[in-house]
Amino acid sequence: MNIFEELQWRGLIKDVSDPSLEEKLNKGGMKFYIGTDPTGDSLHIGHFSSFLICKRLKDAGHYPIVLIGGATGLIGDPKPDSERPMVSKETILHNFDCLKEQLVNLFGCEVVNNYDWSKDINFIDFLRDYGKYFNINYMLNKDIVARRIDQGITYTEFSYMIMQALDFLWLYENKDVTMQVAGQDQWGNITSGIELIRKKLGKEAYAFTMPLLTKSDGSKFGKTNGKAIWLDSKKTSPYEMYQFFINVEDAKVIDYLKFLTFLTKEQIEDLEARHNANPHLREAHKALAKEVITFIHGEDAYNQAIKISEALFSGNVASLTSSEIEMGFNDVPSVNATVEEENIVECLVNNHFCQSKREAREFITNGAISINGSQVRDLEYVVSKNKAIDNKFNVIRRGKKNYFLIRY
Ligand code: 629
Repeated sequence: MNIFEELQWRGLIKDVSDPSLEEKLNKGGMKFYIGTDPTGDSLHIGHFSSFLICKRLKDAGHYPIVLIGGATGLIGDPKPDSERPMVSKETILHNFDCLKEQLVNLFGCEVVNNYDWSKDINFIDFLRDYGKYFNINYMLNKDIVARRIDQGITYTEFSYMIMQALDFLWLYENKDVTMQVAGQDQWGNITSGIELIRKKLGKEAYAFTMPLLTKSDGSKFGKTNGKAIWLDSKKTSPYEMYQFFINVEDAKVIDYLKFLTFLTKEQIEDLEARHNANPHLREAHKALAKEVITFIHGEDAYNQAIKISEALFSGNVASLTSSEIEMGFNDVPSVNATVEEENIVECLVNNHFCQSKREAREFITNGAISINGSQVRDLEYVVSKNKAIDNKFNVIRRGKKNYFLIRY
């Protein structure tokens, strides 16, 4: 397969600006850019799925440039439903640094900041040299603007597409960039740039967009019970990312392998066959989690996520370090110890892990309770700090799934 066929097979082509782009992509040698605004201090897995195109096209002989919108981030790309809150310049600068570090670490490509060329344009020049090329009707017809007209859009957000068009023109003139790539939501901003280049320079620029990853119900990919999956391991641990990927819906796991990994067609088709034959073995899910987490966080982080996941499943938590317990148990009920030692029945009741002493005694004598991976049947057992893992955690488990953490 050539690169265009591969992108199509992976489901990565949504809109193409011109049919001639297929041949240009297959030939290689194009400088292209993809942009992101520093609206947050970390990229999330949705951004990651889009930015992977940098490596895919670089491997096919093209040259990626990543733009971080130090200027456009101050303006706000209009969203279909509401005006964005104004973000302070300090926050944009901080977020810029965070995203630049992530993008350089992940993709190692050239990064530019549109503040560098936008900051020198004064208002009158902006209106004369750029605004003059934008007919209001053209701007009002852009999908997202049209949807915002009824409930209102400010002049600031309305102007955003001119800024993104200006970027494409600047990069075309100063960096020989002839193509922009983005997720499908960016089509209006991108075609504004193609139009500006055509009108101002009489030249042809190119673009294609990628579909945004979704779940089967059409909702946005990359959120699990309202929480985004961040690339910053301090916001989303590799273990949490592992849990997210190992639990994606069966109906989408093959699509996600195509979209989010560099496994070949043969490898993915083999995983599809294995998944269909034995879905309970979750081989496709495990491959997806391994590829993505290894790419983002490295092999060690992936192996640690596996170790934590297996320990929680088997109950053998004594093999975990305290930082692994923090990672693996961060959504498990926990308390900060008020005493350094206490009888197990008292402990289970005082920490509301059991309803009553009778119930606690029942669980213990039935062997339902284990502490740090070892079953405890002795009603006189003392839960203490010096028996805690790393002197920090006593992990109490009731049955197969109920965990409870005492932190010292
Ligand atoms: C100036 C700013 C440019 C080119 C692009 C931009 C950013 C663009 C935007 N992109 C999204 C973002 O910042 O808002 N106006 O979160 C996001 N992008 C990656 C994909 C996307 C898109 O970062 O293109 O489709 C999905 O992740 O929504 O000169």
